[in-house]
Amino acid sequence: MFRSFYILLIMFVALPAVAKEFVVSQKNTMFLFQGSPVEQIQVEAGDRIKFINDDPFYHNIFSSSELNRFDLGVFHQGEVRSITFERHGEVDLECSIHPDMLLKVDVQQGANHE
Ligand SMILES: [Cu+2]
Repeated sequence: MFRSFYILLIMFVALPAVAKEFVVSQKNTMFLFQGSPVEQIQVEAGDRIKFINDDPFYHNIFSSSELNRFDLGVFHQGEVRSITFERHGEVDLECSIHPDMLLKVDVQQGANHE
């Protein structure tokens, strides 16, 4: 009983900080985080954002920021795409279908990452 407690304690101390996952949905051609529209979201290097399309039409989220260039491709309602932000700095996200959809990701320097 006590021994397993100490083993758990040692594991907890030895494990590096676990990267977090954020869920950002697309609804009414807006980015939503925890149910509210967002223009900027703060994460730590190594964290991942999961994009969920809650609109009955397509979105295509991409970034041409040099720091993290990616293109999630076209995805339809209910589909999920995710991206990990490895380097710290600011990353601008857009939707190729809806030019008004903009999201800035402020990637902070994580404790265990670059
Ligand atoms: Cu879109």
